[in-house]
Amino acid sequence: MLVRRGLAAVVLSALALVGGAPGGGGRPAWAATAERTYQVTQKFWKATVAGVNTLAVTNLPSDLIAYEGDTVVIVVRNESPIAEGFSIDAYGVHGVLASKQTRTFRLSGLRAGAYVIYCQLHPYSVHYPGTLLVLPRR
Ligand SMILES: [Cu+2]
Repeated sequence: MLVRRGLAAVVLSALALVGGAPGGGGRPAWAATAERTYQVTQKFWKATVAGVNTLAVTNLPSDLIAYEGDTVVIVVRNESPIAEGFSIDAYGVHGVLASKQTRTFRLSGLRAGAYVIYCQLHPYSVHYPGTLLVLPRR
């Protein structure tokens, strides 16, 4: 009986360690998910690629960071004089923005990993890709 009580105390202690924050909720503070909003601008400039005059475009900021489980809200503004794409394949995002258009993309339940953010309308040589980096919780 004494052994059983001791074992129960050990299990309860272990649960307290992983279960976390004083005051409850069952999740430690570091595991609290958050919603992060990024304002992304699709900037353009004149460029020469392989001897051809063209426009180059990049998203600023090009790299976004979040933690797994988070929600990110990405507000994208296209300042390019032509339509631009905004894609993140792993989250089913394949948006097209007309020139001067702003669109909002909401991704929830993020999974740890690095995901390419790119324009599906133009080649990488003139529309530089970025990354959505989702950090693991531990
Ligand atoms: Cu583009």
